Amino acid sequence: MGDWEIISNEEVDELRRMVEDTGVQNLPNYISKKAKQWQEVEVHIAVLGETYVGKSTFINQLRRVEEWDDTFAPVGLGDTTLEPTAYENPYNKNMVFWDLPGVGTLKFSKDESYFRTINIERYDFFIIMSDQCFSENDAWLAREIRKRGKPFFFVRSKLDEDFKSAEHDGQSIDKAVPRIYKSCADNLRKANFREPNIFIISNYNHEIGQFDDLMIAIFHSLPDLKKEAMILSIGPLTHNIIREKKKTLHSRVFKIAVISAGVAAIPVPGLDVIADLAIIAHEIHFYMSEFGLDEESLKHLCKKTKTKYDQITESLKHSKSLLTEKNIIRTLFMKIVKTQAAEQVAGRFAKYIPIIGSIVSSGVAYGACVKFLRSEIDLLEQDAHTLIDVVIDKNKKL
Ligand SMILES: Nc1nc2c(ncn2[C@@H]2O[C@H](COP(=O)(O)OP(=O)(O)O)[C@@H](O)[C@H]2O)c(=O)[nH]1
Ligand SMILES: [Mg+2]
Repeated sequence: MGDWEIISNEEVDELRRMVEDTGVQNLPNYISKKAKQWQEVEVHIAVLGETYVGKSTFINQLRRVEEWDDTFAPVGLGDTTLEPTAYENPYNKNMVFWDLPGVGTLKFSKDESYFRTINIERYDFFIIMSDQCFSENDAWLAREIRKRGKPFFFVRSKLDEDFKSAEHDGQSIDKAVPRIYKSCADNLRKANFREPNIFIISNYNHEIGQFDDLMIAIFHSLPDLKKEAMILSIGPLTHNIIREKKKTLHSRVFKIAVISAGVAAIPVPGLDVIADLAIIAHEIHFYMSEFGLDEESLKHLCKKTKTKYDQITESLKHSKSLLTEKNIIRTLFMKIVKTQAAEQVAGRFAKYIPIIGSIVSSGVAYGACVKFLRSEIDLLEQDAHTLIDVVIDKNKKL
């Protein structure tokens, strides 16, 4: 979509469908509900594997919890329970990770009773984790999951240890991933997986190996609404997750703009357009928390990386002003309204006026909302990438 396009043909179609469903008067309400729908969707993630392979560590990382958090999954103790243990994502309780004891570990026999114990139907996808090259037990699990037609991923953890060994042995670390892949794939081929989905990762360092590829593969294995829920519920852990978040947030913009510039919009004192600034501000705060740039996330990060708050915010070009300057959202929005009004007078948006004009009270407000929200997403995305680099840098020095 070009920069000048304030609504795409697909979005026009979607709007028309929504108007048909609910009528213009109810549109803001209807869209608000749709925009929140992802929070209602449950995603259940099964993490299976033998004891000590890194399941709990992986689950903690994806939930962004640290040792000091109440719901931290105990690490390094092995599997102490025979029961599946559920860990909610504190940022979205409908995203639940299940720590499941492996078949080999706790005297489970390889039969239906195991699947009854773990309630196999519950999960949207399965992570089968190993810190070796996957055992016969892992392969058996995968075959059973495959029979049931659910997505599953083989995840080989502790790549950082292989890197250390390679360095110690005077070998190139570049060869570690292909070498591990080959050993795992050979093993799994013998167990009847022709092209196994193997991802080699480190729970300690997401920048090495295929953590990012794993996340993207998981997103794409899910149906639309669950995919959106997954992308918006997971933390901004890597550059690619941030890019996926950006895409998903962009796809919401036209809906939020319709609500803000909507039929029931409230005139904003001092603005000569009708737009609901509270809705816009709320959405921008949502972007900030999605990108880990809200105060709470930043403070959490400071504690984790032992960095001072000011030192972190200093590196964040855009969020810094959003976090500290009062009325900044209104000021920035006003600027866009002015350019939007001028462009609209110049007739650049004439082709959109019939559809937008029949739905929102002001085409200028709609156009300004779209542009504003899009530019905010892009600016915040930049800060989110910067933040990751700060963390990586910090980790290197620790
Ligand atoms: N070096 C390294 N250690 C890891 C990694 N993942 C987990 N560990 C460590 O492996 C041990 C077992 O991890 P844990 O998550 O408790 O495994 P679980 O028994 O499968 O839940 C702990 O000491 C973790 O700190 C990793 O990717 N790299
Ligand atoms: Mg564990």
